[in-house]
Amino acid sequence: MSRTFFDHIPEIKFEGPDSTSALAFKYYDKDKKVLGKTMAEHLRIAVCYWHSFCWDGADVFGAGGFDRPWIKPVTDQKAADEKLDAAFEFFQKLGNPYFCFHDVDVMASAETPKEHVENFANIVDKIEAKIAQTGVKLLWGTANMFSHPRYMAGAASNPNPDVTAFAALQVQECLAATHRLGGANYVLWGGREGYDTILNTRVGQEMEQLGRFFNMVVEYKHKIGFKGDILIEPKPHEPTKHQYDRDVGTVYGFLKAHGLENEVKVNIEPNHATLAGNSFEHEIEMANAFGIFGSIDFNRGDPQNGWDTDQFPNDLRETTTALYYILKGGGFKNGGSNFDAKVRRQSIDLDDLFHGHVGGMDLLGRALENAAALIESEKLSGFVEARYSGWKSGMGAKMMDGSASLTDMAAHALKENNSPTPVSGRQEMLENIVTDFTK
Ligand code: XUL
Ligand code: CO
Repeated sequence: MSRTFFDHIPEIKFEGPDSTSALAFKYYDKDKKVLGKTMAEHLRIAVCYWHSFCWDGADVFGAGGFDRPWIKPVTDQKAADEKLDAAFEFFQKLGNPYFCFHDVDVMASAETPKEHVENFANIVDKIEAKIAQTGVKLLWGTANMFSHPRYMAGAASNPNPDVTAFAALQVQECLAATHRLGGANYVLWGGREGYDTILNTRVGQEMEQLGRFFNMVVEYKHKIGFKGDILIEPKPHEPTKHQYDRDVGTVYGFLKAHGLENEVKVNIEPNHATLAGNSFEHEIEMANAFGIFGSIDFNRGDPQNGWDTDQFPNDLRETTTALYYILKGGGFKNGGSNFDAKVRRQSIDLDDLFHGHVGGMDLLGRALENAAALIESEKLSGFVEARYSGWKSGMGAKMMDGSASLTDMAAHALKENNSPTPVSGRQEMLENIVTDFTK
């Protein structure tokens, strides 16, 4: 028998923009067609286990004050079972089609490798039953190789190969479980794959270990026939001072160096992008340009804080811009929109979990419609198309197809003998267009 936790919350329904209810969708209408697909099919929204069902509100300065009855364990296994009940009850009330988890989020805690395998297998059977009962699907699974003290010096990049072996076990079990549960992707976030001080670190050796580890994961994926994407999640630092997967450009270089550019894609998180000094849309367009766009961990940072605050997204302009570039790149395939976001420490009630997610889903629905309208108008794309049209013919085309050399280009400049006149980039006009479509 499942225990229930959210009896006082009704199923969240679409009521339209005029609704006065705080717990109803005003814009996220899952069946509404946008550019030929439903909102649900475009966005593939997921709720994450860790922030919503594992965190009790504790921070580095104080204990947790959240009302989360399932976090009071009688035994660890009972707590894991009740957490599973709470999570799937929440998903059904909210109506998110997907969820995501770390192995340690879902299972009873374990110390030894054998205990890990047993406790994880126990809960995976129960997750499989919940998926079958409810139809809520797995967007991605991942192994947590950063919380336990054994991983303080990294997992794949640890100086001790026995630590890496434990990490290999976790990834093997979690990737196999993700495959069995019908997961669409498998994520690798390198939480402590970096260093705190270069004085004790062999950077070259650690990056070689990491590259080999990623290759082992890909080899295992093919061995078991997992058809989803392997996704690396870039982040520049926190918890380490320097993380090797710092941003999309760095990850692409790393993948190229290890022959993985056609095997691995990226899971982009806005708050990680800003920590790296990049904008969210920059990271999306870099991934599109390299052909490695995978999925998004939607959240937002705080412009005044220099850390990963993981707040629910609420900036319509930023999200409209992001979805514009996601759609322009072809939209989500295996990936989706996972809320890697948590309520604030003073948002202590169960209801607050719903307010955070309902707001995030509504924002995505609204931004999706804005982005689709922007695409259909061709106002940005038309300008950009015209701006680069010179490269379609003449010497521009010859340079790009490799038939013109540096000397040929130089000879062309001498022959024409003119100093090209600059043309306006029209930044303000283009920004005004985005403002017009942010509705
Ligand atoms: C940490 C983070 C992780 C990954 C999964 O900043 O984003 O939760 O998404 O390990
Ligand atoms: Co994340």
